[in-house]
Amino acid sequence: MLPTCYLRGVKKYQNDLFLRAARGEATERPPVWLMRQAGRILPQYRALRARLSGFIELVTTPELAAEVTIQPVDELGVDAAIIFSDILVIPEALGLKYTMVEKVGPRFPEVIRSLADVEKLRPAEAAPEHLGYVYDALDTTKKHLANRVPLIGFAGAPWTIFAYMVEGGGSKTFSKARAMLYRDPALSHALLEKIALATAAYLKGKIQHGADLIQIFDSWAGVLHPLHYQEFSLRYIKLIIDELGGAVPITIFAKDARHALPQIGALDCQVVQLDWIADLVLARTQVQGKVLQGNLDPVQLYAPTDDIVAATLRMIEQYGGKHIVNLGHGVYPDTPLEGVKAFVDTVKGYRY
Ligand code: 1CP
Repeated sequence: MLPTCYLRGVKKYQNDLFLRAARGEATERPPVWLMRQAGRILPQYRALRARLSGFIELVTTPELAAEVTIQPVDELGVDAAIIFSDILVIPEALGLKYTMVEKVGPRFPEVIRSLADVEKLRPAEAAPEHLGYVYDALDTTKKHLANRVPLIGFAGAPWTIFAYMVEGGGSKTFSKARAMLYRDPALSHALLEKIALATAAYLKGKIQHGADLIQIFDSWAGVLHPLHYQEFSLRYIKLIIDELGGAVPITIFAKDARHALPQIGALDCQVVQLDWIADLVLARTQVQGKVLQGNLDPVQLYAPTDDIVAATLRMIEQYGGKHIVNLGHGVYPDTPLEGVKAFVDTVKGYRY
């Protein structure tokens, strides 16, 4: 059982705007945070990172992960923190190790090709035992945050994790991963189910360790045929939502899968993140009764400050409430910090 104190809005935070908005309550202004806010946009992140052997050292050292989680709260004044980690901790906990190659991205030396490979993975329920470093990072972050703002926990959607485990790394087309869906649906379902159950177990632990909201990133939703999206992605996102049983609000981000917005809107989640290509008027008709999060083009933040302010205000007015301000995807690492600050400060100065 999850502790009841996470169930409904006891005021625990100095700034609880983000959680109130996520629950659909009217707020004096929209809250703001940025996907990938803990990262290379911040000089203090780059300085810390330069002292380390690599990204994985940062992810697996709780004190350091906590420090970079809090950096954007201190530097930018965002309304929520997101635990510094990666979606790829799940394949690793299942027994598939990854490396992070500088300027290239994740690499899996071993990939999944057969049912025997799936059976060699650890059982789904064992995943949390191998993720103690993430739970320690949450505990340390909560302590240092001292109830200033809520903390977001996250995981990859099963399809996105599957894509890395089969492909062996990033890809434009994920053709190997998609080919498996066509060639061997039974194998695909076996792997997806294992990932989904491991992810649900992992996220229950994150909630127990203080995550106030869970965001599910389906970063590679957009490469799937719409029917495949229903069968191989949504079904497993739903499994995770069901397993979490409404303990905390949930945000779903299916990047580039705007065709699926009506089905995503029908899920038992509270918030739907939009990418920057999404048409807000259409999205509002397709996703009813949910809070929308997003969706400024990340590249807008490279523009002159006045343009950033105008575009941010325009977006807030277009949403007109039931809105958590964010970008349409993660902030790019070389985005000028002044651009990021102009964006955050504009939202913080706004009143409905
Ligand atoms: O050393 C570095 O700075 C490496 C860059 C980096 C960072 C900062 C990676 C490698 N991961 C992270 C942290 C991270 N990853 C967070 C931190 C919290 C925050 O948002 O501030 C989060 C939420 C993620 C989630 C993540 N990892 C996603 C989903 C979100 C998205 O961007 O679509 C994905 C797809 C990954 C995989 C991954 N990890 C890192 C990279 C470069 C990638 C993408 C590789 C690819 O394009 O395939």
